[in-house]
Amino acid sequence: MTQRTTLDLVDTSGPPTAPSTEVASAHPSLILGEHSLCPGCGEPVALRLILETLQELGVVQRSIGVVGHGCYGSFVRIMDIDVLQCLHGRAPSCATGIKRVRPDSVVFTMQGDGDMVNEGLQEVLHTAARGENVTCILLNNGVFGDTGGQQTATTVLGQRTKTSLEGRAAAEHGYPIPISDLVASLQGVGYVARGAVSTPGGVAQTKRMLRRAFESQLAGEGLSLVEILTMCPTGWFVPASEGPGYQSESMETVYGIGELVSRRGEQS
Ligand SMILES: Cc1ncc(C[n+]2csc(CCOP(=O)(O)OP(=O)(O)O)c2C)c(N)n1
Ligand code: SF4
Ligand SMILES: [Mg+2]
Repeated sequence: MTQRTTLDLVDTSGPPTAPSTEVASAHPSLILGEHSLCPGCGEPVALRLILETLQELGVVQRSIGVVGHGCYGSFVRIMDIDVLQCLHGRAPSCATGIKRVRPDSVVFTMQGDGDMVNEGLQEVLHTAARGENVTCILLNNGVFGDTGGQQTATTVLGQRTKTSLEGRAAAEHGYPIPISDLVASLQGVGYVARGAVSTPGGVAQTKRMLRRAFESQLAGEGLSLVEILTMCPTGWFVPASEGPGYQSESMETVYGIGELVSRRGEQS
């Protein structure tokens, strides 16, 4: 049976329709089919926001996505945009090379928390410290979703995962890494923000953050990072309908939502 997904709302066949008033309305021409992720997953929402933003900025033809490995990795098959898929955690370094060779391109990474904060922590930190003019996008669900829901470096204390069934405990597992705060502390960054897609308001706010991040890249301000907290009901052991509420009460209260760095409007 075909799963009903968020992207079912996108009609890629018939003639263009009037602009939608829905919060997430990706341009049909950029999404080539249905995704295969779980019902209630937040990652397809983030994908739509990214593609909508590139479309609205008019930079689709010169955009290049650099994608890591996780559930979102399957998006490379359905996003009609130039994409390079790299080894785990290496997306910021690959993005660096692409941007330096093609400085007129708009380069962004799409990575999970396992990919960025576990497997490739040094990559994003060094890329930020170098002030590379790329946009890194983190889809943070606090688990290695694709491999069954194991604990990652961003799993919050008390959160149950496949490898912390009683909840993450600091004494045994250590503390979570607030990656956006780390990146925000570095001098090479132009924009850093953390959003969430658990509510309609959060979706709209996250889209504004993505726009500012890409505008920062277009203005040559250095590395921009948008961390998007995304639901993973499967990895969290909750029904799909309870994913947004669980996220609001757990990850969002720990990490906090908002802009951490914004150089827009600063005088040099
Ligand atoms: C070098 C290497 N390490 C680990 C894996 C297994 N692996 C593939 S996807 C993945 C999970 C990535 O998790 P995350 O980046 O958080 O993405 P999510 O699935 O949660 O969206 C892992 C551990 C692998 N294939 N190769
Ligand atoms: S396991 Fe989690 S991140 Fe992966 S598709 Fe399912 S809900 Fe989404
Ligand atoms: Mg993850």
